[in-house]
Amino acid sequence: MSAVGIFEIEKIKRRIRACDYLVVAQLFLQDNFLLKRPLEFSDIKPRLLGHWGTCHGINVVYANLKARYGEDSNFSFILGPGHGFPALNANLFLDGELEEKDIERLCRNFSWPDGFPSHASPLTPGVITEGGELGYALANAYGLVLGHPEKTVAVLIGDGELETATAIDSLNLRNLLDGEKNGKVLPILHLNGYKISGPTIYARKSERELNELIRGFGFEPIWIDGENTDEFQEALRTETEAPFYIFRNEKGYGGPNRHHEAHQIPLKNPASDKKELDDLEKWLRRYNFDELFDGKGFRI
Ligand SMILES: Cc1ncc(C[n+]2csc(CCOP(=O)(O)OP(=O)(O)O)c2C)c(N)n1
Repeated sequence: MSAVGIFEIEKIKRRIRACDYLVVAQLFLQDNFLLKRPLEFSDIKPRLLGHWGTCHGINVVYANLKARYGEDSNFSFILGPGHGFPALNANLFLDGELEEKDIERLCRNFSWPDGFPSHASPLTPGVITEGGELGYALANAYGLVLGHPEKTVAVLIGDGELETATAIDSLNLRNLLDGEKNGKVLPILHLNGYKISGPTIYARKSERELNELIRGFGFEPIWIDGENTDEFQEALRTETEAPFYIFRNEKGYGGPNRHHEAHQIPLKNPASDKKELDDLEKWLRRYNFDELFDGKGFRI
């Protein structure tokens, strides 16, 4: 039985589709953002710089957390992979948090001179540092709940990020900080299998081995299949003292290639290669964005 109604599940899926479209549009397009006509070479940005592979997973996690905790003003979300910036940007745009209020400006300004960089930076609301040093997301989450028992903080940790000494050792913070005086941290491991383009150690461990590792730190592992919204919502409603969500998701899901080829820009030359341009158009049209956005507002 589903933890939430069909209507809510459909809403979550529509939000993910909208954000996925906005990610791809930010990465590639400098014009024709709503695909009012077939794509042309001149619609493509001259310099493609950014990351696709981790973005769909971020959109899935964000949409599910928002459905579960969106009304709770004591809830926060920390995003580990700063290079998943177009996904963060798409979600903040949808939430009305950005100065950019139209899709044209959102997309053109991504990875653009005098616009946003290709990764999270302090130009984005809620981002306080610039730089790509992996490892601190979980420690920051524990810092945020310190002395704030009313707070709940979910934190998305990349499986590559968990290979850093800082991230894995931060799991020990549970021993120091669990208690009535502090809030609750909900770690979510983004098990998409790849660290840039190479295999991650945690994705190559057996489920049993990973479960035992996580239990050894005092957490209860809860597995979530990437595309199963029912399962995600149910997992977020499971009453557990110290949950550790393992979100298994295919890197690059929904794009033209997956896994090790999906980390950055999966299509290299859509500005000059007709087949790649057609592949990009097919990819964008698969999201049926016109069902979700009527030219003025979102219907999600
Ligand atoms: C301390 C540190 N080591 C290495 C890097 C280089 N780096 C940037 S992204 C990345 C891969 C991150 O992998 P993961 O956390 O699994 O993210 P995802 O697969 O979701 O993109 C690495 C190693 C870094 N930014 N910081």
